[in-house]
Amino acid sequence: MRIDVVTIFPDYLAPLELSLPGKARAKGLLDIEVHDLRRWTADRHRTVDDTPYGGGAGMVMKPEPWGQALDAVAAGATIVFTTPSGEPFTQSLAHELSEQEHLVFACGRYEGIDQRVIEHAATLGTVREVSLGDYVLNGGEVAALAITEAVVRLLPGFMGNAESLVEESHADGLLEYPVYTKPASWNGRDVPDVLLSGDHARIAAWRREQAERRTADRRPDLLPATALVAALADLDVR
Ligand code: 6GU
Repeated sequence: MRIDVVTIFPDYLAPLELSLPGKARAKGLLDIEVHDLRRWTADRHRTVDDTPYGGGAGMVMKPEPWGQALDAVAAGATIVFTTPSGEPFTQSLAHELSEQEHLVFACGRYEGIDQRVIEHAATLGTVREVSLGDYVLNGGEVAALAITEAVVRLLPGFMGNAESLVEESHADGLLEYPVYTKPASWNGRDVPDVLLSGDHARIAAWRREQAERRTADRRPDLLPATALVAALADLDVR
């Protein structure tokens, strides 16, 4: 996979050179390049923003630098615009993005990017406008980092242990069950007996129930209505 990131804060993306993406690069699964949007400005002040037509607060990112940047790096790519008005980023979208040959992250700042840039991008490749969640960040850089980390760990050949991908939170639509390791007793707190029983069927049933309980408690929106009713009934007698 090839990833290009276009941003006015290239230093913000330095962590991409480390840890997870770094490991994928070392394995030859991933090629990442971070570009400074100002490289595609022509004026003395390297201007990337201007006041909005129609008035209002804040500044809007100008179309010319973005147009040139995308022409240079985004032909044929899946182009991800990070914006709080995008579709929510989910594990399912992470899987979809992990199947693409070339991703380009266009990190917006200020009040957003001139809409014509998004329309132009759609003539170069496939556009996705993606949000991390229902809160506002100063810019899309952190979102690009988060999305990259979620995508890269799904690349075939990246994870040593395929089972940990299958069992983790969200893979089966439920939050993950609580986990324990040695010692069996710590600070007066014991690991649940069932996990020491060696009875794999009972352990699986316990974990499933814990996952459903947790999901009903914290993320009822993830449960189908029937499972929610059952899990809530269970919560009442807990
Ligand atoms: Cl992708 N960008 C910004 N600026 N804020 C956000 C976001 C993205 N996702 C959630 N909040």
